[in-house]
Amino acid sequence: MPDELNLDFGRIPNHVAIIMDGNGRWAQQRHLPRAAGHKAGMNTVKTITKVASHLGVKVLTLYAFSTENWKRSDSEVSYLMQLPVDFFDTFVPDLVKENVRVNVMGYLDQLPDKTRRAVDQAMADTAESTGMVLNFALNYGGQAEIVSAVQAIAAQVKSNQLSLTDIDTTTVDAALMTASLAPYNNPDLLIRTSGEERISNFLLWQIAYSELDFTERFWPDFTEADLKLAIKHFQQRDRRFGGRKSTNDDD
Ligand code: V07
Repeated sequence: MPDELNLDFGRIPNHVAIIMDGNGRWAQQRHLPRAAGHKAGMNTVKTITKVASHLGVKVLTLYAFSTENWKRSDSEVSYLMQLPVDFFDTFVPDLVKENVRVNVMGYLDQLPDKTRRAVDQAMADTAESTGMVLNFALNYGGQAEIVSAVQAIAAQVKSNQLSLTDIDTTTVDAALMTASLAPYNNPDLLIRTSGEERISNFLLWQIAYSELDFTERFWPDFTEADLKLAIKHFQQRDRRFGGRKSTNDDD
């Protein structure tokens, strides 16, 4: 792609999170089964992972399967549960070459054995990588994550390892599934594809200060140019973290 966007490579967002929506609608438009959309979506994951890594993104978090997705048809769920296996077979060697490390966060004990094994294997095989972290949210839900964190913190208080008055935002950060991504726990930029402008129980606590970018593009059609455009939008914004930018006298 020509660099008419003039991206500032000194200000690439460290942590980019994506809600990969529109796989089903992409397939429907083509009179294909929904599974074809998921398969095409997995190929987009491969492309965008490489692009993000080459741009200098430190963490790429992808919402692959929510705790609500079990409500879909048995055949669709079973197809989705095969994707980490296919992904492992076709892409993990590339990830090792790209120095990308796979992390998976979510309620993994509820996954079918073959899925769980593929996920463990992807993490194990890329454990030595020192570059970008490709962080999949799999059987993940933002509210469930917060409930688990509250339970873990309450247990620490009950056993006198922690006093009530010492609980602060750092305590909560450490109890969430993103703790291992430190210092990049929180997305700088959250992208949702396919035109919906909702969070849908993805990261909740962690997006307190994220820039949000919505695009009409269906996930299987999302390209390098689309990612660069989202980053351009990010760079054009004025991040304040609740404070006030000293060089700007507006509002
Ligand atoms: C899934 C492909 C992308 C579009 C959105 C839904 C379908 C990659 C994975 C994956 C997850 C863990 C892992 C390796 C790969 C995946 C599911 C769905 C359930 F260790 N894509 N992808 N998992 N889709």
